[in-house]
Order: sequence, then C-alpha cells, then structure tokens
Amino acid sequence: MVKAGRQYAREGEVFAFQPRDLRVGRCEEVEVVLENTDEVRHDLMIPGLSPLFALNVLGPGTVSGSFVTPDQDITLFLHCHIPAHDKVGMMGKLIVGKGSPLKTVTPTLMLQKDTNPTTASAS
Ligand SMILES: [Cu+2]
Repeated sequence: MVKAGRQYAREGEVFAFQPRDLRVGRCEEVEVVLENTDEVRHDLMIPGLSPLFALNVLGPGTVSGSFVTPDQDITLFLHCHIPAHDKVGMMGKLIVGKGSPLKTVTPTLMLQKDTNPTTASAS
C-alpha cells in the first residue's frame, strides 16, 4: 500500500508518497495499492521495470496493479508522472533484494523513448 498526497509532503514539498522506499524481493509478484488522498491525479511510475509499470488515479481514490520484480538486486527510481510533481516531492525508490546504486532514469529520457516514432519501411 502506497499513499500519495499533500499530507505526506515534508517541508518544502507539495506532494509525496508514503512510504517513499519500497523494499521487495527478487522474482516476486508484487501488488501495489496506490491510495490518492488529493483531488488531483497522481501516478506511480517505475520506468526501470520491463515492461514499465504505471498506475494512475484521479483522487480521491485507490487503484492497484501488480508486477513481477527483476531477478537481480537493483534499485529503481519511481515517481509521479504528472508534470512537476516529482520535482516537488513525488519521488521514491523500489529496492529489489539488496538494491544497487541508483540508476538515473530521468523522466525526460523516458519521454523521448516513448515518443520515438516507429517508422515502417515502405520498400
Ligand atoms: Cu502526483
């Protein structure tokens, strides 16, 4: 269960997740229940997973989803994908097994990857 909302923000932040760090085992099926206590939309996106994991919920409300964790000790960045929310506090980590040094997967990089057009060869 992950909560998202204004009430979890620390000083200097606007929105946040609670808890911010999720610890899971390797090769585990994990169900994430995201509870949004705000009247705005919040997402929980883990771009480093393959396939990418994302939940979004227009608050107040709750959604859930599940994914299988990687077969390696790794730490992945998670964030709210709504523009600017991650910069005001909505960031966290998924720590698989013993974890690893955090790989920086910036939202911008992911966006470029997402919008990369798949051009069919017309030859
Ligand atoms: Cu948000």
